[in-house]
Amino acid sequence: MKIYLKPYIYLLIFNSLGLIPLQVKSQNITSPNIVLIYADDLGYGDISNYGGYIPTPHIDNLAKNGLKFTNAYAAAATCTPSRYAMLTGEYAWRKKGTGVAPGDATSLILPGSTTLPGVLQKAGYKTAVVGKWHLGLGKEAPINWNKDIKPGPLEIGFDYAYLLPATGDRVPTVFVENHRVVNLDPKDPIIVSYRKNLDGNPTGDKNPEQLKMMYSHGHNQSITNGISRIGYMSGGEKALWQDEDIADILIQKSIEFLKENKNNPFFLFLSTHDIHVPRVPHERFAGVTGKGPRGDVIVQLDHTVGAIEKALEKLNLEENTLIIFTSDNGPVLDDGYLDGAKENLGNHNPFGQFRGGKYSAYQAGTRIPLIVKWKGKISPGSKSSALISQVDFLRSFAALTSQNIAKNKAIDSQNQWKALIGEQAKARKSLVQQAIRNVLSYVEGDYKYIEPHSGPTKVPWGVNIETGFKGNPQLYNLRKDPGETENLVSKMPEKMKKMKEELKKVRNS
Ligand code: NG6
Ligand code: CA
Repeated sequence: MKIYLKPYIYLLIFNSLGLIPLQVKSQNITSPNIVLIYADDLGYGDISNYGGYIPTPHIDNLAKNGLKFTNAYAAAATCTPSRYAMLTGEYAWRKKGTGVAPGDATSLILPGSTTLPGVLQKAGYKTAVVGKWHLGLGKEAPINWNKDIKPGPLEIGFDYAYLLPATGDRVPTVFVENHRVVNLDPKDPIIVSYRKNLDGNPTGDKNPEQLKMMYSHGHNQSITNGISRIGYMSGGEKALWQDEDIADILIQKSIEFLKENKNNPFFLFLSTHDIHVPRVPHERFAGVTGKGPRGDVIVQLDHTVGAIEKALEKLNLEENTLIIFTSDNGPVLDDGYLDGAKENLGNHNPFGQFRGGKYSAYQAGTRIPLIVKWKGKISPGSKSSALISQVDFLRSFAALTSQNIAKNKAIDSQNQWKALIGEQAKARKSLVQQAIRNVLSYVEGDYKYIEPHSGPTKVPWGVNIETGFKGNPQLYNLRKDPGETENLVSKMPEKMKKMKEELKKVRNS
């Protein structure tokens, strides 16, 4: 005799055995796919929708069809700590060794950590990271680039990874797919050193005649593809990337992932190389803006956004996919190569109305563009001035997928899901910004407190950016004075003291 049970009984049984991820059950009802497009060093003012003078029609369209944030922050003013915070839900200054990672750094986020991709993976999403990593790889230094390189993204919640291991300006200049360097010929192994030029290969310093783009500061070590980098490498000739092709390859790998996962929930973290240095656009984009390579790679980045949107449309996934577009930290002009970024700016102002830039405690360091689009769910053309941080993505997505995160995990992340999709006008009460040297600022309501620091007032290498460091405390009213010109400490000493105390509390929490 056969016993027939109603379908939901099977669901209940399987679910109680842990065989059905919660997410899959509710996928069609509430939970969208998520595509997070994470630009590198893109300033608040670099997008035309945010006031820039470089055409960014595809990114503008995201804003026209979605929700534009005007008061959003990356957690830090450089890449590694900013990404660390976004992926773990914890400010990076809590953990030693999370400053800008050298190209041969070992994994900074350890297996077993609570992570943004891990949360979504648990909910039944297929998860991928395509593009810049810069959070370290492997267990022990020195990394052997000729074997399986792990742990890495696959050990902390990503099902697929196609990576630039560190940055475009650091060796080895090769892609890593899952655990392996792509196109590596075992007869030509890769050797990397961040200390000495092991085999006397050409360097920018000794052989500038071999360069297609000259360095300005740093970046005078090994030469690959006519560009000198940070660090020394030899071997891996067939695996070396062509900088001109990076954007197209990242698009291709992303689209492959979207296609493969069109029938299940997915999370794609597309971490673009654009617009980090070296800025070397594909010939389709070289010269199109008349504003030099920095302008051209913004157009290339915009093309990437358009290509991903088009692919989603073609796959009929537009309505069921939430797209987030943002940047890891603020803008910089000369970040180590003579690419004419400053000379060709014209009226384009990457910094918007803000002071400082990448690396800085001032607003331009971490105040970044943020756009969220979800067709049919978010009202087109809406705007939000909610105070929100990328560190909030983790708990927001946990809430979206009905998951509880233990109190002592992801401690700096807040569930701001409603604000993120425009259902709520307000979000955080306060947040912490991190500049180089772990100098912290505290933003609460209209005010910002920058802790005193005796470091240099300008970033001590050639970028020509104010650090925001002063020996005395600083207090600004960001609403009245977004450019941080008037230090209010002598006018409002009590307010300063209170904010100082608040920052101390967060620091010690
Ligand atoms: C700096 C590099 C800069 C860039 C940055 C990291 C020098 C002189 N400058 O140390 O070019 O690579 O690190 O940028 O080496 S980030 O966006 O990944 O944080
Ligand atoms: Ca960056």
